This record gives sequence, C-alpha cells and structure tokens, in this order.
Amino acid sequence: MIAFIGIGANLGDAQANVLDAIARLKALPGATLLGSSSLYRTAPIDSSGDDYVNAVASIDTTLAPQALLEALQEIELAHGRERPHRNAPRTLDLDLLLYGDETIATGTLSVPHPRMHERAFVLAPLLEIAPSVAIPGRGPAAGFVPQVADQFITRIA
Ligand code: A4P
Ligand code: MG
Repeated sequence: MIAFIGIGANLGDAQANVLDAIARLKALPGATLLGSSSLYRTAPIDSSGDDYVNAVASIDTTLAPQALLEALQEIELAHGRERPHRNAPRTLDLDLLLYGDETIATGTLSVPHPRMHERAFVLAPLLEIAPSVAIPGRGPAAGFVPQVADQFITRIA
C-alpha cells in the first residue's frame, strides 16, 4: 500500500528532527521510502511557539494502518516527544495522511487525516511529491490550495 506521512517539528533542532524522521522511515521494516519532499518553514496553525519545519514522505508498505501508526509513534518517542496537551509544540509529529485510497475511522486512527486539506503545511509538500494525488471523499488535493493561500509557508533551500 502507498501511504503518505506528514512530518512536523517546532522544538529543538526542528530541521534535524525532520531529516532524521525521514531517515528512520527509510529504515522502517515493512516499508520502502518512495519519496520525500523538500523541507518547508511554516507558521504555526492552531498551535504556538516557533515556526515549524514540515515535510511529507511517501512509503510503500506492507504494514497495516494501526501497525504503521504505532511505528510512527515509536519514531516520535525516540525524539523525546511529550504530549502535555493537544497541538502543543513538539520535537516531532508524524501523521498518517493517506493510506492508499482507504478511509479509516477508529478510536485511534482517522485516515485521511481530517484536517490535511485545510493546511498549507501538508498540501504544499504533498503536492510537490504527488501532484495528482486525491484525498478520499474530498477529491484532488490540488483543489484545496487556493483556500490555504493565506497561510505562511516557504521552501527551505
Ligand atoms: N490519530 C488519529 N488519526 C491519526 C492519523 N491519521 N495520524 C490519533 C496520526 N495520529 C492519528 O495525536 C493524537 C492522536 O491522534 C494519536 O494518539 C493518534 O491515535 P498527537 O500526535 O498526539 O497530537 P497532535 O499532533 O497534537 O494532534 P493532531 O490531531 O495530530 O494535531 P494536528 O491537527 O495534526 O495538528 N502548524 C504547522 N505550521 N505545522 C504543523 O506541523 N501541526 C499541528 C498538529 C498543529 N499546527 C501545526 C502543525
Ligand atoms: Mg499528530
């Protein structure tokens, strides 16, 4: 299954944390890294603290969605992620954005990620590596770009 992972960090060396997350995805058993976007500097949305560094990676994986989520959470924990409250600043956040064209709604997992289409920090890196990707139930991701045009985002050289 092809899956897309959203990567974000705004504590510590955010850029290094994002690059290390991509390296760990590359090394993940049961997954092959297909691609990763540039890194982007983005203003916090519904969150506080410094600007974020965001990126998106795509993998081809045999892991089931819940197993993949747990693997992502292990990578977050390896970075000392603490969860004092929702949307708190974080050393590393990994979100399962898309899992093939599946729609998943369990107590621990919502796929497609319910807010991904509202966020430039997801859409810009996602569209960089998958220009024609669609969000199940919503349509082409590119169609949501005009609605996030006011969110600050810049590609890191
Ligand atoms: N969960 C459910 N669905 C998923 C999914 N598709 N992927 C559950 C990952 N996790 C999923 O997540 C809380 C719980 O969501 C998990 O235990 C899992 O079972 P969390 O990572 O502990 O909490 P969070 O990240 O604070 O919440 P959430 O809902 O992921 O927040 P958002 O909506 O992703 O927002 N601004 C910028 N510029 N860049 C960012 O990266 N990120 C956020 C986080 C807010 N503002 C941001 C950024
Ligand atoms: Mg999260």
